[in-house]
Amino acid sequence: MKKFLSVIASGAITVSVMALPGAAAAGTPVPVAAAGRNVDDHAHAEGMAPHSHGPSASAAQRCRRADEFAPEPGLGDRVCALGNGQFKVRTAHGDMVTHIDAPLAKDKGVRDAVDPSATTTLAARSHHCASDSYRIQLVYLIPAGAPDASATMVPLIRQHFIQSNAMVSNRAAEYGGDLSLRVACDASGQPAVRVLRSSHNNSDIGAIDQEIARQGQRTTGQDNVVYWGDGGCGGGVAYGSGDTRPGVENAVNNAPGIAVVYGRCPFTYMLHEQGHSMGAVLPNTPNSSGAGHCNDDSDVMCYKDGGPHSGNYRSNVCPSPNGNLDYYWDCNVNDYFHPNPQAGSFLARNWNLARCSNRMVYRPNCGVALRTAGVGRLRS
Ligand SMILES: [Ca+2]
Ligand SMILES: [Ca+2]
Ligand SMILES: [Ca+2]
Ligand SMILES: [Zn+2]
Repeated sequence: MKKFLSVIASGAITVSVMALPGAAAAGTPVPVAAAGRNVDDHAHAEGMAPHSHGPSASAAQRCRRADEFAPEPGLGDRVCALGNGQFKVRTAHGDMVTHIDAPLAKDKGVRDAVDPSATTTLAARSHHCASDSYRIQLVYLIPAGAPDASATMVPLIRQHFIQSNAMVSNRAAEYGGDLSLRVACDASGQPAVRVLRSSHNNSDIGAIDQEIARQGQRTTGQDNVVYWGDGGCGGGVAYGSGDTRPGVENAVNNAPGIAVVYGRCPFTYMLHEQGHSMGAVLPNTPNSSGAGHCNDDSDVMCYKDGGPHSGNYRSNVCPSPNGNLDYYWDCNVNDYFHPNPQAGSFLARNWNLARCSNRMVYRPNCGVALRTAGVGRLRS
């Protein structure tokens, strides 16, 4: 699978990720990152033509002028190559940074199928049905003209979410945390999959984002996880975040996330792309690739993405028991997820997806901590 994330020099990019549809762009300066996978097998693997880059301008100097933006297959109509493997996409709600996550060779074209045994491993904590908009919304988006495969896709997407929640929740439990993912549910308490028919058949993330907004699903805080079509696995894409702030003010909280999975990939593609929507992996983490991912490849969020630090890539730091290099949710819990980080550690000082301040997670003890601490700041 391919995922990408890019890292941008702090403050180099202005994105208005908090702008609501129709609202004036907030213009909040936020460094952003986007995500993708093995540059070697992915870059432009989906038939994308590489942008021609200017000779030597740094990423910070690129992609400021309107005339630098042009159509880029796979991403959108107004796209500019930052020159470090990442792209800036100009959208109605601001500039977003991203990078296509190509499928791993072993996954490319696979058609995952519902497997009842896949959900027999119980999560430490079941998914949390959220009634407000700070939640994950699962979507099966049918390309215009394509057949409706919802009989296959709805149960598959639901299963993938249950598997994702189990991986995250069980990882938290290993390190003393009680946590699950917040999701939109149906009346029976199961993760709801919204089935939408796209008005177009353009798979670019920019076009999918627009379609989601047009259909009224772009809501403050809501992270849409969109399965595009029902074909063989074609990887994924999501917008990235470079915001390191640890508190609830982190930009990913109010930003409407858009994570796309192309076809019937393994569930880890969903979790990887949603991981980007929740702000992983920041460019300055101990094992960051510097381009939205990490270097310890047995991790769901790690692969050799060609980022500035990907020379430190290795696959044996957390040995995968079955050879699957998407086996762990934060190998060594030191780059993006630790429910109880040691004081002074990177994750105690920076954005950490397991924090109470991540509004995509439910931690029953957060409110207790707040009350007992008697302070106005949530502790993680
Ligand atoms: Ca969000
Ligand atoms: Ca990996
Ligand atoms: Ca790690
Ligand atoms: Zn990625």
